[in-house]
Amino acid sequence: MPQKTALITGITGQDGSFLAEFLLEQGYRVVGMTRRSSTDVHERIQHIVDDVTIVSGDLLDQSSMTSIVAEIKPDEIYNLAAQSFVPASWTQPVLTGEFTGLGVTRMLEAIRTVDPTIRFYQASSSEMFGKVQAVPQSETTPFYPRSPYGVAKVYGHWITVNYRESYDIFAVSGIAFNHESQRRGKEFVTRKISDGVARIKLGIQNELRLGNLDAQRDWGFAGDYVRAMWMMLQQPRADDYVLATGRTHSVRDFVRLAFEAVGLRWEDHVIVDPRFYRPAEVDLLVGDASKANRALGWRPEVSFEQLVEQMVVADLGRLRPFAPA
Ligand code: NAP
Ligand code: G4F
Repeated sequence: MPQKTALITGITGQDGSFLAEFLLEQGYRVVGMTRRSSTDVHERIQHIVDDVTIVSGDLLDQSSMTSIVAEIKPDEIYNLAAQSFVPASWTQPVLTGEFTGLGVTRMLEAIRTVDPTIRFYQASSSEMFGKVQAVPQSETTPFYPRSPYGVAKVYGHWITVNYRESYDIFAVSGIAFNHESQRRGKEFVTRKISDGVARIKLGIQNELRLGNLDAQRDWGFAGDYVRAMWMMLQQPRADDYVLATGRTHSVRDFVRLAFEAVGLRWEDHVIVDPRFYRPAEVDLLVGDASKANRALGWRPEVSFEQLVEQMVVADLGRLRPFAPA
């Protein structure tokens, strides 16, 4: 079989780094689109940077995306790039709409005009369910987004469906619930907690300030989710799938387990700070991934408890050299 080429937007992000590793293992030629920066943003892919090709493009710029697709001639495109931090979407709502919403159309337009046989994966989000209309949430649950980010993702989701139906493009959406790892950005709650717990354990800081501890999320391991993205593009028929573990936990549960992993009591260190509350909250997410289980044979392998433990252990190892003597 000839070697396949995959183009990943957002290769420098958490998911992009795991997906690039996974596709290299499958024998793909991997090309990553990154936006120009005056500093090195390749931290998460440093270990594979010589094995992938990096090309310069931006979700805001149609011509760069179209030329990349024409030049690279990918078999598959994974559109992972986005403004992905929910609170930033209230401070930069228009930019979020441009990146996270219209950016999807720009990539689909590049496919339509260059080569409509390219297969396309869109990173849709459980944030689209927002104020949930059913528990658990499945592919048929109506969307009710609660942030400009969620609204932009709903647009990205439906434009993907629309290009599939209008132009017969193999375009699919993975409606992914929260997935985490030691590579998660430190502004997201799980990594903020694992990093904070490690700092407190090592005597670098003494308190951890968080927002709403009651919010519940269906948290899985990012490495499991990128496998499902690839599986979705290998199917005979284009379709959308919920990707989730089916278990939900509160932020408080995550905090408690993370502190327990280092033998500390969370109540002695966590301060609830209303600065981290959101204008509108998503209270409860829990996904029903039975369609992905059935049709793709996909099941997440890392449990919530393993995830918390591995994130805390990784941050402890990373920060140990900075601990006071
Ligand atoms: P992430 O770590 O925030 O990565 C986002 C990526 O997008 C980065 O590589 C970033 O590049 C790139 N990017 C942002 N703006 C761009 C632009 N204008 N042009 C080109 N690239 C741009 O996000 P993630 O957690 O890996 O998530 C990947 C995707 O899945 C996102 O679309 C996210 O919304 C979606 N999603 C994530 C989850 C989750 O739980 N992780 C769940 C559902 C859906 P820089 O390095 O230059 O910033
Ligand atoms: O970790 P978070 O910021 O993730 P959120 O908002 O669920 O979004 C993530 O998952 C989505 C999939 O559902 C992705 F689409 C999206 O791109 C992103 O990856 O917040 C999780 C929960 C929220 O309810 C928040 O209010 O944690 C609560 N929280 C409590 N204290 C906090 C904090 N969140 C953050 N970031 N920081 C806090 O101090």
